[in-house]
Amino acid sequence: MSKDMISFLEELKSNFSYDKPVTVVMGNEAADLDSMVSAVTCAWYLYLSDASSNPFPLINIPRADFKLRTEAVFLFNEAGVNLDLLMFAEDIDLLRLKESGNLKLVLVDHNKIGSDQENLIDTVTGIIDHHADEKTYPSSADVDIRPVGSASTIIAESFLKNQSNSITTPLCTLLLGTILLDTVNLDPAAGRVTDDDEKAAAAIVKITGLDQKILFDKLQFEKFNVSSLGSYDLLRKDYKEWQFGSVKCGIGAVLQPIEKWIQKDPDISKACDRYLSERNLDILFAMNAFTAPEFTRQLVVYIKDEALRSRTIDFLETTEMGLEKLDIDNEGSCLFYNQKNLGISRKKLQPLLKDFFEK
Ligand SMILES: [Mn+2]
Repeated sequence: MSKDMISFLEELKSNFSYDKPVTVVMGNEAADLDSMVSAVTCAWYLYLSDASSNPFPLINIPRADFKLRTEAVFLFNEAGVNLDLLMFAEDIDLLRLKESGNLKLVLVDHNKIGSDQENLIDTVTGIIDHHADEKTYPSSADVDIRPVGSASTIIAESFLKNQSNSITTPLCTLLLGTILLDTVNLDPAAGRVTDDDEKAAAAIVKITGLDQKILFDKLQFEKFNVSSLGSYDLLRKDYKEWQFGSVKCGIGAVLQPIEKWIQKDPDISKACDRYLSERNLDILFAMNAFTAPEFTRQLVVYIKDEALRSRTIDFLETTEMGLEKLDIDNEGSCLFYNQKNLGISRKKLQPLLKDFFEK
């Protein structure tokens, strides 16, 4: 039997060597679902087209961060891809490969290499992407950049056109799931879908019999399903931090009610304390936002320094956030609020804090 995608992936790690030429296929630094699926499926496509190019998909984040992308955990699992097979940032030293003259790089789902990887730019030989063309790659690169809804659409097209005998359900589960998630189930109202996405998705559904609606609904659910994550991972899943004058402030966006969070972890303060210390923060906020069934916002405040805590609380209570102390019995020193003004997102809170601490 000829090789299929799963057996290709199963052999990856044992086939990798710094001593022979390698084509590394890699998505962008944000490593969203499209980036990961594009990297894996494009490497498989390149292997089918020319095995001597020795393609390896690389997930461009640490392995420990993968579980934060709950929709990706679901989809790879659904496709029967064992995550232990995949190669993550720490598994391949790209600079070492470059220095040994053995690196060719194919960028998928981005066309401008990440700032931390700029030293690799002259090894870029190919690009498959759907973002605005920043023209920062070598002119010799083989480039396919089109404004479709998902980079996975472009890869799906290549399979449909040139490798239709290798189209399998695992491959199509990855590609179709990603196209659907990126285009909000091909909904024109979401403004992402193009004719090409629609055609590729329809062709996949026709060949494999995959159920479009069921797959999309599951993915959409899993994207927001944080039940597998502990407090520490909930805080870092969607996290940003800023330096406001002398105050270092971190804000995690958490997609579930404080009450539910406490049920799972009665000692949130301990997790907050660990997070604060590890990142040398002065202030840690969690902005909880969820729909149950009404859209609701809540705020968790963790500040160790008492003077800074009361100064910050006094300020927050004067803003238009509409904070209302929640009556939650919790041992630690976290403060819990309902935020009645639903319009104050992290994007809006950040400048308020900046003004306050830098004035
Ligand atoms: Mn994309």
